[in-house]
Amino acid sequence: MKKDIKTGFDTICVHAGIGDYEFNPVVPPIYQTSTFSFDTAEQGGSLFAGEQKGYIYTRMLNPTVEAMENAVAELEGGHKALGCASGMAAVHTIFASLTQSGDHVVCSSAVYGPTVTLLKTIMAKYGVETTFVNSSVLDEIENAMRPNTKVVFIETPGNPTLAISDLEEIAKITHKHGAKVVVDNTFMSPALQSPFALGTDVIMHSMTKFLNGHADVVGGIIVVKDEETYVSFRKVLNQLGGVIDPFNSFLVHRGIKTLSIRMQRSCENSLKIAEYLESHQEIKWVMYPGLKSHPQYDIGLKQQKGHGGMISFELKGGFEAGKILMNSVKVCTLAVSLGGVETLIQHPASMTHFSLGKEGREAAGITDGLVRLSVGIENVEDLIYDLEQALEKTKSKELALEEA
Ligand code: LCS
Repeated sequence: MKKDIKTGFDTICVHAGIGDYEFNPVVPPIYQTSTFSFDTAEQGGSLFAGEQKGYIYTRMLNPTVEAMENAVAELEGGHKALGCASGMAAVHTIFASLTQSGDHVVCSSAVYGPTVTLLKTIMAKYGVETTFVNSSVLDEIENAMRPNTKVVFIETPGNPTLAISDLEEIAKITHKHGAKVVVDNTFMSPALQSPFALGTDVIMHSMTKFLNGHADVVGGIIVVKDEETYVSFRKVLNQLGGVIDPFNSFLVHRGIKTLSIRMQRSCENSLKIAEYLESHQEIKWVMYPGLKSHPQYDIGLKQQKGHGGMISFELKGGFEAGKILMNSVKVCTLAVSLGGVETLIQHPASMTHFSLGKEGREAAGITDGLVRLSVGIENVEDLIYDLEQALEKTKSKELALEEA
């Protein structure tokens, strides 16, 4: 595609990041090499000195990785991006870049669990203190800000509660205090939410999810708005070493071509499933940003272009019903992770959070009947039929609970 034409988002997904390569391939080649040779010692010296652009060593930069980074930067309307080995490598790189000993972070409590753990353990060990807040309540952010606050970290909708936070208002509060807002945009993807347009400063994704979309890559990305931030982040990533490799970058770049239509289908399926679940007798409540019953429905409408592919719901039958549901589904796949073309289902109480025990789970807000769905792009009738037949099997458990 010629570079001098303004295009829509779907077109950008298909063409973003594709440069000019030897032999004119339509997709970027996989430069599966750890290192690049120099023509002369002088050229090597000038590359290392930054006097000329080129590739030296794949941990520092690789053309296949760079092509994918450029694609994500374009989709997010950013300046440049940095490909990381995982979403967690991106989170670590961000905090290692933006904070130092004695600094303070404000973090939403509705974020992916290991992000909380990283702040409470590794970053705390380095002398960075964190205050966790309900970021859907703006006053909680304002009250948590200190003179040494450097970062406000928000995930919206959050994992797994799907709570939505108002990014535009949070950016205003944060900037008034001289700090930066970092957004984990994993659940929305660039197709459904543009945090830079809402005034925030740094965006990250677990590319393991919607960006790649095919459950065959672990990867992360950081998108920044200016060259100065890019250079400082690149130095830290180069030292920490958590970079993505060329083959995984190639797969993510391929996945991005269908991001827009995958998200569209996933949103359509999700709304139908959420409405179906909300009217089901065996279900206590459903949390989905597209349902009017969602506590921050209006904020979602204001800042999102779609409601996303994640749904959580609570089974009346509790723990046992959750286990029965997991063991009865036939189209939904029983697995953690999210954002792929296949619908994934998981029951935290009997799976990811089982080892915490009931009390530990309650402290973490994980109720016994909580189920999380990552809705894929299958025929929605098949998904609803599958949930229907599996929910039917949980019925006896609810009766047993009532009779007990
Ligand atoms: N941010 C969000 C919102 C996530 O959901 C995850 C992973 C990460 C960051 C970390 O990314 P990773 O290092 O795994 O690429 N979420 C997972 C989940 O909900 N189940 O399994 C992984």
